Amino acid sequence: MAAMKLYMTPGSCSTGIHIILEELEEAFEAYIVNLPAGDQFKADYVAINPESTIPTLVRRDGSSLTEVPAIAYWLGRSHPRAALWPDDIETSCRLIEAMAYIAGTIHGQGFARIFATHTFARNPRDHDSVRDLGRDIVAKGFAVISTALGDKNYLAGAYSVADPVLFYVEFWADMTGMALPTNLAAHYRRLLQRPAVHRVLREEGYDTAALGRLAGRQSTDLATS
Ligand SMILES: N[C@@H](CCC(=O)N[C@@H](CS)C(=O)NCC(=O)O)C(=O)O
Repeated sequence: MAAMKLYMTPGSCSTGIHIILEELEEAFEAYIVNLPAGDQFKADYVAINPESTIPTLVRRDGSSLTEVPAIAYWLGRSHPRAALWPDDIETSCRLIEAMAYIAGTIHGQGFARIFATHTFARNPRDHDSVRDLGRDIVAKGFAVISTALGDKNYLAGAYSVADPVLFYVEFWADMTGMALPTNLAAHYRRLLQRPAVHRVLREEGYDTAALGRLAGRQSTDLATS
């Protein structure tokens, strides 16, 4: 049977899906999509993902699946022995709620304003303001997810596919020097300890020893460092 194919970009939201595949010990072929070069708009890529986004997972039957929460859910549900998706309906819908909020709001409304500022305002004079708004949205988003995580180690209590989804925005906070609430900083460091996370970050070109140092520091500490 053909291996699955992951269309990804190192250090992007596809890192969350890459980690889930690694946790599942799922053999897959990785295809790097060069976003700055515009690979996502080329006809052969649009044929598998008309949204022109990464990640895309092409499954063994040849069908493609897009959108981080949908891919994470499908991987969790289709590998029941790995126990990365909860059985009960309440925990399930809370995970869907958290993943949709992380991908749609923290990433799509917040970090996207910081990383892809020009897609929110044509006039470069507005770009600083767009980035500031992005940082505000991310900070509020982390506060919301911090409350959802509470004093649990993982979003569902036990580790699930939703944790690598949370991880990729925590990772972006680390990369951009943004403060994380204390429990999210601990969650981020907890995931950095996982061998699968470690392997994926190394494969994607990151020095894992340098990660997690700023996580958990308050924004006032960061401003003076
Ligand atoms: N809602 C989508 C968002 C995916 C997304 O925006 N990915 C970014 C990279 S992190 C992308 O593909 N950007 C396309 C571009 O820069 O043109 C999902 O959850 O998969």
